[in-house]
Amino acid sequence: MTDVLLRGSESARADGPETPRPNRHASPARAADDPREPGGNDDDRSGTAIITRTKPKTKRPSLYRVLLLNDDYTPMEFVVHVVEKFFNKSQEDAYQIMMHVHHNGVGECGIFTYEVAETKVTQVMDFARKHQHPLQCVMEKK
Ligand code: TYC
Repeated sequence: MTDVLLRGSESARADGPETPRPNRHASPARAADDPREPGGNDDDRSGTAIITRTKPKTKRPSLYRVLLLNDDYTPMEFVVHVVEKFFNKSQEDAYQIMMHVHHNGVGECGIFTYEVAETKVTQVMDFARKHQHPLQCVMEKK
C-alpha cells in the first residue's frame, strides 16, 4: 500500500501549472529533488513536496486447527502415542486430549499454518492406517 502525504502550503494537483519539469532521467541537481533523500521529492522546485511512502505490507497466514475424531476401535494408548509423537505433547497433555476426544467426539491437537496442518493430518492418517486403526484426523480453518 502506498500512502501519499502532502507537505507544504499547496494542495495536491492532478497536473500543476506549466512549470518546467526537471528531466526525470538526469541525476537530481540537489538533494531536495532526489526521492531517495529524506523529504527529497520537490519535483516542481516549488518548495513543497509530495512524499510517497511504500509500506512493506505483511499478511499474516491463515491458521488451521488439527482435530482428532473419536471412534470405537482405536486403542486409547495408540491415540496418546499419536498425540505425543506428532503434536509434541507431554504424556499427560496427550492423555487429556485423548480423553477429551473420547468424551466429546472431537478435540484439538494444535493450530498451524496450512501446509504444516496438512502435513500433520497426512502423517497421523498414514500412521493409523499402517497400524490398521480407523483413527481419523482432520483440519479446519479457524
Ligand atoms: N474411543 C476409543 C476407545 O474407547 C479411544 C479413542 C480416543 C479413539 C480418541 C480415537 O481420537 C480418538 N478405545
